[in-house]
Amino acid sequence: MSYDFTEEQIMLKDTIARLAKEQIAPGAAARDEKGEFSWDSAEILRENGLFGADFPEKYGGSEMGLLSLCLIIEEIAKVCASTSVILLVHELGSIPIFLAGNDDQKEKYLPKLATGENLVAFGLTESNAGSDVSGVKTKAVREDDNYVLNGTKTFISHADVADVICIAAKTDTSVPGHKGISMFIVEKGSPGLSIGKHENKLGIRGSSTVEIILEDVRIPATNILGHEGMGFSIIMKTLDLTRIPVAAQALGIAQGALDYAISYTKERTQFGKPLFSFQGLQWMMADMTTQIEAARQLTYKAASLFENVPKNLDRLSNELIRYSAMAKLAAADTAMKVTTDAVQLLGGYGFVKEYPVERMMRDAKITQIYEGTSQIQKVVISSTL
Ligand code: COS
Repeated sequence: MSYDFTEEQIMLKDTIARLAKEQIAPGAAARDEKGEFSWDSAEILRENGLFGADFPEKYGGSEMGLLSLCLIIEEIAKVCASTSVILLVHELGSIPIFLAGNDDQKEKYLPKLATGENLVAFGLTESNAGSDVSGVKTKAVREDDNYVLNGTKTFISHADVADVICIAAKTDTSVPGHKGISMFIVEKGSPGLSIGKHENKLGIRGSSTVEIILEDVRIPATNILGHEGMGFSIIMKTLDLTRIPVAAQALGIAQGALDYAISYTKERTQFGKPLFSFQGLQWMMADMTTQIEAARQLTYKAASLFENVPKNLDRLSNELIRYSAMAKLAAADTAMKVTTDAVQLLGGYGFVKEYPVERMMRDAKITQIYEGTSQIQKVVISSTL
């Protein structure tokens, strides 16, 4: 399987790199400081038609594919991880509709998501469900032509700004674990839907992470995705797909930190020489660049393997599931290691907010946690061996 870039992908990468440098990088520190969802970033993504990068043309997207989406996310994450989260969450929230939505649902929701006019969130995690998808306790009870949802979701990215939320809930509590979970489309403003706690986070502070409270939220029965009991399959395939762009985000954060550390060590002198001339530091940077490139090849390979995966609920092959988890594991752990080393290379300057690497180190941490922790990726990888 080859993953050489096409002419379009090379141009895309250059264009996004320029956009990131000129329009996204200048506000990155302020977004981090403010600690709120960044509407200015959302607007830049909207103006540049990036929300629909991986959406089908039929629904207003540009259908560039997963590898192109990864290139976009990587370039943006080099300068501002929080802005790249907006595209990640958009993909995470939209994929359940791609995979299991019927024509009416796709026609109703996808065109406005493709342009970014509407935002979307993915409501899975609860106090006792996250790594353990089967632990979902939120309930959806069928009453005539409606479902009535009750429960609380935690750590949901962008639910406070989303127009549409895909929510996992149990429709059958008589069957064990994963079998009774279903997915629903819940619209903003539904009576009984409210936003609870806003998390004050270590990193990706330009994105919002909130609690969703569902109290007798009555939605039309037609808002179920697929059929009752399909939720686990939708969630698993969604995560298999979206772990690859998360890996791309991690790569971007790592590369951004390394690039900064290289130019810094070439400028700053100690003992009468630029820091870059000391072999101990050269070896650190040699390791950093090697680790990033290894994770990058795994990520691009995973993205290219997924390029033609049909958007339906057919189970993925073990090879694909493994590649997605390996890419995320390698890239996230690399991002954490590389950004920590970048802080070290800047010394005292690395530790202060005037320089961007401490933000990158804080931003890197989430890539080892969300959409499956690094430990969960190892569970997934080993389950395919
Ligand atoms: N795709 C489709 N089906 C899958 C699957 C996948 N990737 N992985 C497992 N399954 C199937 C299994 O084959 C099994 O099917 P049967 O019931 O037909 O036998 C079923 O799902 C249950 O599998 P398993 O017993 O392995 O499920 P567990 O409850 O033990 O959970 C893990 C398995 C840990 C892999 C799963 O819960 C997971 O990926 N968790 C991480 C979720 C995550 O990333 N959370 C972060 C939330 S941030 S949005």
